[in-house]
Amino acid sequence: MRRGQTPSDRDRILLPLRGWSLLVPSLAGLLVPALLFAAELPVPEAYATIQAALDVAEEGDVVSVAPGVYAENVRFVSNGVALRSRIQHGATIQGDGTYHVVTASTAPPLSSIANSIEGFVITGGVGPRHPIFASGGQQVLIKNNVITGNDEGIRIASGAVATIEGNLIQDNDPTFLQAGIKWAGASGTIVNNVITGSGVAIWIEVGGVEIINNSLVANPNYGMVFGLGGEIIKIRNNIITGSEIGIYASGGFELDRSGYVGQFLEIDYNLLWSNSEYDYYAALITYSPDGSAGGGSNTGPFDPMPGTSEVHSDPLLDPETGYGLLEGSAAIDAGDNDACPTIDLDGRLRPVDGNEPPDGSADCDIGAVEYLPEPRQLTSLIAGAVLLARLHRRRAR
Ligand SMILES: [Ca+2]
Repeated sequence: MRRGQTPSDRDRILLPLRGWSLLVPSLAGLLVPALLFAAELPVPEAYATIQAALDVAEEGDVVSVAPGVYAENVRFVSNGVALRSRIQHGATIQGDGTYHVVTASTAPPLSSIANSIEGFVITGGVGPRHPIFASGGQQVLIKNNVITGNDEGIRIASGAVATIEGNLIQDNDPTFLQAGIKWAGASGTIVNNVITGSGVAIWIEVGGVEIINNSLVANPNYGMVFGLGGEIIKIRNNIITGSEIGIYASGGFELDRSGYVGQFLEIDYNLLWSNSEYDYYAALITYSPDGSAGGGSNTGPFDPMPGTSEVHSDPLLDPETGYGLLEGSAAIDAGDNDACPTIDLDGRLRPVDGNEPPDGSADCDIGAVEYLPEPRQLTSLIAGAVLLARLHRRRAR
C-alpha cells in the first residue's frame, strides 16, 4: 500500500516496459525478475503538486510534470524514482529559499535505478541551501536542466554517485566562492554542461569524478577548484575561459608543485583562454620537518602533468548563445576522442568532422557543443525534408 494519497487506477498510467526489474529468489531457488508495477504519475492532472506525486512514487515510477511554474521545494521520498518535465524546460520548480529546491536523495533502501531530475528550470534557491542537493550512496542523474537565479547550483555531498549531464547552469551568484557545482561525492561524471556566471564553475572538495566536455565561461573567480589528496580526477575536453584562474588546486606538502598536482589531476585536451591571472595555479600548505603544519606555503602557477594537447587559443564563442563555437574556433576537432561523449549538450551525435573542407576524420570538439559546419547543417535539413516527404507519401498511400 502506498503512503498518503492513493490515486485510482485511472490516474496511474502503467508503464509495462519499465515493469521488469530486480532479481528475486524463486521457489526453485533460481533468481527470477520481480514485476514492479511501475507507473507514470502525472502532475498536475492526478497530483496537484510535484511533492504530492513524489510522496507516493515508488521505485521505477516516473513523476511526469506538465509545463507550468510549481512554487514548491520538493524532496524524493523513495529511491529509484524519475522526476521529469514532460517538455524540456517547460516546467519550472520555483523554490522559496527556505530549503533545497530539489532534494534528490533519501534514506536507504538504495535502488539500482538512479533518482533522476530531468528537463526542468530550477530557480529560487537562495541562502545556505543549494537548489539541487544529493547525498548518501544513492545514484543520482541530473540531466538537461536549466539552473538559474539561485545562489549556487548543484551540491553533491558525501557518498552520492552522480551523473551531471547537459545542464545549463547560468546567472546564479557570481560572488567569490559561490559554485555552479560543488562536489564531495563518491564517484561520477560531470559532462556536457555549460556553466556561466558563478563565482566558481566547478568545485571538487573531495571524491572521484570525471569532468568531460564542459564549457565554463565567464565565471569571475575560478573555472575549477580542487582539493587534492584523494582519488585521481580526469579533466578532459573542457573549455575554461573568462575567470581569474582557470584551474586552482590546493593540498598538502610538496615542493614540486606540478609533480604534486599531477599525482591527482589528469589534465588533458582542455582549452584555457583569457583567464586574467593564471590558467593553472596551486596553493600547497607546507609542513615543518616534524610533520606538523605551519611550515609555510608553496603557491604559484604549475604546469599540467602531463598536459597532453592542452589548447591556449581563442575558442571563438558564439555571442548569441555564449557557448556555441564559431567557424575557425580552436576548440573544433581539438578534443580527445577516447573521452568524447556520444552526444553533445543539444543531443546531437558527436564527434563530427568540423574541418572545412572536411578532412574525413570525425574528431571531438572541446566543450559542451559540437560544431557543425554550415553547408552540412543545410545538407541535414535537406535530408530531413526528404525523409519527411517520403513518410508523408507513405502515409498517403
Ligand atoms: Ca568535431
